[in-house]
Order: sequence, then structure tokens, then C-alpha cells
Amino acid sequence: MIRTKICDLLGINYPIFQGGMAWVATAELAAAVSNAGGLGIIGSGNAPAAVVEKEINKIKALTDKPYGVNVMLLSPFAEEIIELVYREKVPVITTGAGNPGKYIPSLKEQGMKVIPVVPSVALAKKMEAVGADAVIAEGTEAGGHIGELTTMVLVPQVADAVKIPVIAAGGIGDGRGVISALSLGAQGVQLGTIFVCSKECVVHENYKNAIIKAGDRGTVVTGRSTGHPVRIIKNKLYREFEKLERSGASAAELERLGTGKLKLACVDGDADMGSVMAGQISGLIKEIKPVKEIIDSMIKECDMVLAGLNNSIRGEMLD
Ligand code: TUI
Repeated sequence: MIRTKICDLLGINYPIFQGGMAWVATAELAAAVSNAGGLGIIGSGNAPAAVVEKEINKIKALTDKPYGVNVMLLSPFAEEIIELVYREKVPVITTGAGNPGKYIPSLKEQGMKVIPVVPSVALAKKMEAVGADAVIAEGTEAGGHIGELTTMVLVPQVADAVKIPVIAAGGIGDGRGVISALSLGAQGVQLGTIFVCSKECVVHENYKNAIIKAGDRGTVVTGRSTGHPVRIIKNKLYREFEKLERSGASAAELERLGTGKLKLACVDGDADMGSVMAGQISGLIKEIKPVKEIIDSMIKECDMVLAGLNNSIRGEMLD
């Protein structure tokens, strides 16, 4: 059984977070993860507070376990989502795509745990200094909006730089990845893509199938020139984006092509012209499984990997 100090800090059984993905991480998915012993996180993305409030009410009915809400700081509604989570006393807040420093003191006063995603050592240190309870160090292997550094190099450097617990994200999809992350100094992991391919995830089946079909080189990064790099499954949208970028289009024109495309993929199931955000670990995912099965088999695999390492590093082979 894998248990770390983040489990005690948050009151969860396993140090496994489910990323708070926009349009993907609804109350159904987050409740399933929390009920299976991990930390389920509702994704607010660009949704207004009224939409997220409904999800919070739903999750309260679906689980009595701790859960979180992710605040996407580029959202025009970020301020009102912060007010909402404050009002609702959501147990855990994660943030993405920006610096949440100014919100942390008041959230902490309410007794909420605040865990920002950081793409660098510098931001991790700033977050520790303003009172974050932990940080999620997310590597560029992740899906959606990403930073530059890989999980392999980011996690140990962040773990050395801060005293608060570090959660590793990006490129993790099975027990081998979990144990690797813990070896790098993490106290837990956050997984996104594998939970998209769960039974409880409400996204269109075309989205899930695009991940299952992707293969190891099936994802690409769009939007580096706009300053908002986003990893998606390679498709027609990507090719149009590339053509527009090569033609010297402005950042505004490129952003316009991307507008509404995540909803198109998640809700309408258009995996050609929609933005199918997914991580590089897509190539490892072969089927859609219930959340509990994903988590239970990952935990079992962790024990097997540890036992295997104990043998193999001594030159013995397990069959
Ligand atoms: O936030 C994510 N992943 C996301 S958000 C999203 S919605 C979106 N769609 C289109 C464009 C932009 C967003 C889809 N996927 N992951 C967490 C994450 N945070 N990755 C990178 C960062 C990050 C980047 C810079 C966090 C902080 C940061 O700070 C810059 C600063 O101000 O110091």
C-alpha cells in the first residue's frame, strides 16, 4: 500500500490526484476518484461560477470524502470562482495557468488547502513563501496548457527547493510512473489523461477513442507563438493551426481559431476540428475502465514495481 504525508494532510487513502480538467473533470468523475481513495478535483476552466456551483452541489451529494476544485487563472471568471470556493469552503483548491499568490492568504484563513500547479522552481518557491500547502510540479508531457520542463527534471529540482510536499504531474499513467515520481522526491501524483479514459468521465466517446488510438507520438503542442502552449492530440485542427501560424497570423487570429474548440471535442465529439487535450502518456492507454479499477490496479502495480526493483537492482530477475 502506498501512503505518504500528503494522505494525512488531505485525509485521503492514496496519494493520487485527478487533474481538474476543463469540461472533463465534472462532479461525477471527481466523486468517483474521491470515493476510490484518491483526490477528485472539479475543473472550472472558463466556466462561470454558477456552473461550478452546480458541480460542487453535485459532488457534495455523491461523496463525503475530500475533494478539490481547480481554478484556471486565465479564466475571465477566476475571481468569482475564488469567491465561490471560499463561500463553499471547498476542502482543497488547486490552481493552474498562473500565479495564485494574492488569493492564498484568505483561502488559508478559511482552513482550505491550497495547492498550485507550478512549471518552475522559481514559482514553487514563491508559492511556499506565500503559504501554499503543497505544489503540483507539472512537466511538459502533460495535456492541455503546459510549461517547458519535463517531469523528470522538474520534480527533483522542485523537491530540493521547497519543504512543502510536491505532487508530480505530466506523463504518469501507471504504477511504474507513480513509483518513479516518488523516487524523484514527490509525495504524490496527479493524473489527467488516464482518468479521461474512465467510464465515469462524461466526455464524448470520440474524445476517449482519440486518446486510445493516439500512440506514443500522437500529441503535439500548439500555440507556442501565442505564449499559451497547449498539448493536444494531432488532428485537423492542429494542421490548420500550423498553416495559420506559418502564414504569419497574429496571436489574436491564432487564439480565435482555438476558441470553443475544447467544448467541440468534449461535448460534440468532434475529434478532427476539436481540441482533444491529452498528455504524451496517451500511447500507454489502451482501454476505458472504471475509476476504481484504474486506481486499484495502479496501487497494486506500485507494490509489484517496488518488489521488482528490490530484486532487479540486486541483479536478480523476476519472471
Ligand atoms: O492549467 C493547466 N492545464 C490546462 S488549463 C486549460 S484551459 C486553457 N485553454 C487554452 C489556453 C489556456 C488554458 C487547459 N489545460 N495545467 C496547469 C499548468 N499551470 N500548466 C502550466 C501552468 C502554469 C504556467 C505558468 C502555472 C503557473 C504559471 O505561472 C506563470 C507566472 O505567472 O509566474
